[in-house]
Amino acid sequence: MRERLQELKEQALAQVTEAQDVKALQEVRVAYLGKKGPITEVLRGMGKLSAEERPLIGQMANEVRDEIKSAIETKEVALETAAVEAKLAKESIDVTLPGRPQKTGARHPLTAVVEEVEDAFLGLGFSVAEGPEVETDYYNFEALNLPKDHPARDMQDSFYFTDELLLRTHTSPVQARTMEKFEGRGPVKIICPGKVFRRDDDDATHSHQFMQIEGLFVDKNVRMSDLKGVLEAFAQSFFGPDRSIRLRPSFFPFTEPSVEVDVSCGMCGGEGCRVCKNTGWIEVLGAGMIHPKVLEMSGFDSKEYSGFAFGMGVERLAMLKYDIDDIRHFYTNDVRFLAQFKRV
Ligand code: 2NL
Repeated sequence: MRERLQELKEQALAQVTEAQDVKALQEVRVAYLGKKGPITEVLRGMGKLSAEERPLIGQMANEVRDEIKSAIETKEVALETAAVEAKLAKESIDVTLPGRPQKTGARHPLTAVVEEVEDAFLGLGFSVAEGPEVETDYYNFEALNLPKDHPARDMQDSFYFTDELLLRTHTSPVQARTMEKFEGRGPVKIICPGKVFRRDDDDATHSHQFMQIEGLFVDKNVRMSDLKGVLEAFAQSFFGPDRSIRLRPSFFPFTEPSVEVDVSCGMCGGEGCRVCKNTGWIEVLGAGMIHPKVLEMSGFDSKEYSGFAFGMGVERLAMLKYDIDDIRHFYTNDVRFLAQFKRV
C-alpha cells in the first residue's frame, strides 16, 4: 500500500506539473482527490490492515492527499498569474508612439473675410443685421429709389419667382427693413453681410451668386466726413495701418452724393504696379449720403436725419487680400484651395 500511495503521488504531481490550464488542474483534482478517487479507495481498504499499520498508512494517505492538494493550489495560482501577465503583455501600448494626425478643416475664405469686416465695424460701434434672401420687389428696389424703368429691374438681370418675389440682388433690402423697424428714431448703425444673386454669366470676375456687405449710419448731423473717417478706419483695420483711401464722384440711385472709394495699393505703396494697374489705387467699395427719398420711405424725416451708406463685394476683398485670381475658386471647393486658409 505504501508503494501504491507513493506511485499515486508521483503520478498526480507529474500531471499537475503538466497541466496547461485551470481546467486540466480541475480534472487532476477530481481524478485523485474525488470521492471515487484512488486515495479514497486506499483509505476504504485499510480495514484489512493490522492495528500497527493502520494509523501509519492513514497518516501517509492524508499526507499524500494534502501534498497533491497544495501542489494543485500552487499551480493554480501560477497559471492565473501567467494568464494575467500574458494578457498584460498582449494589451500593452507604447505611450511614446506619436499620435495619428487628425485632419482639421479651415474656415472658408469668404467666411474669414466677413468675420474680419464684422470685427472692424463692431469696433466702430456697428451691429450686424441679417434678412431674407428671397425678397419682395418693394424692399429690393422700390424702397431704394430704383424706379420701375431702372435697368437693374430688368427681368433679364435678376432671378424672379413671380412679378413680386425675387432673389435679392444686394443686401440693401436688409438695411431698408432695419431702418423701418426704428420708426423714424436714430441712430441706426448696422452692417449687413449676406449672399446676393444676379443673372450673370460666370467668369474669372463674375459669379451669379456672391457675397456683399453693406452698411449704414443714420442719425442727426451725419456728414460726408463721418463716412470718410469710418471707411478709412475700416480700410486700415482690414488691409493694414499704412493704407489710405480716396473718394471719387460716382452715381447710385440710393445715395446722393455718391462716391467710389479707393484704397492705396499695398503691393507698391502707391508707386504703380500690376495689382493697381499703375494707378497706385484700388477700387474697393461704393458709398454715399443716403438719398432723402430712401430715408423718407423707411420712415425717417430727411430734414431732421441724414446718413451715409456703403456697399462692398466680399469676393473682391478676399481676392485683393489673398491675391486670388479667379472668383470661381470660392465656389468650386477644391480642398487644395480651401486648405490654404487654415489657421495655425
Ligand atoms: C457697391 C455699392 C452701395 C449702398 C450700397 C445703400 C443702402 C441703403 C440706402 C442707401 Cl438702404 N445706400 N447701399 C450705397 C452705396 C453703395 O454699394 O459697389 N456695392 C458692391
